[in-house]
Amino acid sequence: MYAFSRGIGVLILCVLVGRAGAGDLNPPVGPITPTMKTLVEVEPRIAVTAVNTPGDADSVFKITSPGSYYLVGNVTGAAGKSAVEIASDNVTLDLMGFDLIGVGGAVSGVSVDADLHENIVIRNGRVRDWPGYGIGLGPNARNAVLMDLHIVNNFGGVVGGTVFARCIARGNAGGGGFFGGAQFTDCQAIQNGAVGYTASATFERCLAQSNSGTGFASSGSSTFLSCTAVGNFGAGFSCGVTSTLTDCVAAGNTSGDGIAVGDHSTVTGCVSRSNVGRGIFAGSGCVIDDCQAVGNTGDGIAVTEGNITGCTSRSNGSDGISASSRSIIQRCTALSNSGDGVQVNSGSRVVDNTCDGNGPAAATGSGVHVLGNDNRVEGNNCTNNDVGFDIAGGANLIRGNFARNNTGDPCNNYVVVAGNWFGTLTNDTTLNTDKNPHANFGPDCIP
Ligand SMILES: [Ca+2]
Ligand SMILES: [Ca+2]
Ligand SMILES: [Ca+2]
Repeated sequence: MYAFSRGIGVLILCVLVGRAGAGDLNPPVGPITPTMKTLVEVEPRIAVTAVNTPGDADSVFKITSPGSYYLVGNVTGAAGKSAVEIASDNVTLDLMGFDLIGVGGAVSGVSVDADLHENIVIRNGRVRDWPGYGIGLGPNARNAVLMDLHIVNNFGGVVGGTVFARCIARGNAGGGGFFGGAQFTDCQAIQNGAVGYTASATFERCLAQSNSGTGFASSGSSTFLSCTAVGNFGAGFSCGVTSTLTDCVAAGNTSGDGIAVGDHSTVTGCVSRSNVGRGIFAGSGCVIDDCQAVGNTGDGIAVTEGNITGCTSRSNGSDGISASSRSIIQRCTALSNSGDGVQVNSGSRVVDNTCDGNGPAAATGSGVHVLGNDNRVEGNNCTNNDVGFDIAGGANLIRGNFARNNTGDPCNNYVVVAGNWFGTLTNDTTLNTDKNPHANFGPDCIP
């Protein structure tokens, strides 16, 4: 019985080992074939070489057929020539981490020929020192995708192209960083000799820094998410109508507004500080929400017509928040601006704002300054300004506000011309004697 059990055990073990370790000793059916991969299978792409992609009069190499191409080393240009000319649709050009290097009199690192070409991909390398654009696609490339490129020290960075990801244009001269394009993600334009980005596009997490012109110049509708324009020698963001900026920063731009948007634009959660111009300027029908404007030389936030909510405007060189007409300014804070805290012209509502310390220098600054008529000024708190409420126009409704210590002169708490609906001014600190629900409060000096 013991021997029988041991025999069964050995048999099971042999079966298990056999299954686990041994290959099939019988050859496969059919003729014998090699098992090594062919060269094409190892590298199915086409090397950019004089044999595969011979150049022409204006190119060192020229791609004339669809396919996937790659560099096998750096390519240096020659006078009158681009490094690689693309003359076909459906081309992918992989720089393989190599450089396209310009020389005097050469053209571009990559160019397209005179025909329209679609669906081009250029990626993974450096394009530098070209006397033209580093990548000169122009209008003849449609649906071009550029990824993982350093484009440096050319006349211009890139002209043309559609989608850009992780591209850096740095130190390009008068042509600027990026000229054209529809979508930019994680790109940078730094120290270019003109505008950083000239494109009406969608930008996400992009940087424009220390360019000689505007950081982002978008004449049409554009969308910006978490982008930064800092230290440009022009405006930070200059955008067309129906643009959207969310969570962006404009700082230290030295010639123009930090953020300027056209009509019907939305600016949310943005910071604009220390620009030589206005912090945020918006045209008509705009929404400015939860933004900060600090230390700009002009107005902190200025709109032609808009809805400004929950913003802070501080220490700007002119008014904190300014609206021409038909605007709503609510729940904002305007502090220590050289001009007025909040200024409106006509047809607007100024509601529940805090204005303190405006007009600290020689010029007069009011907490709320109303120039025209048909405005409602309600529930605001104005303290320590030159004037609390300066209602210079007629036919406005002023009610439920509080003013104190505006230049220490009670008469400066409310300066209201005749012809307004002005809630009874009361200085009753017990709030018991005046039953007028429209009363304005503050140390008394009836205007
Ligand atoms: Ca050519
Ligand atoms: Ca003003
Ligand atoms: Ca003053």
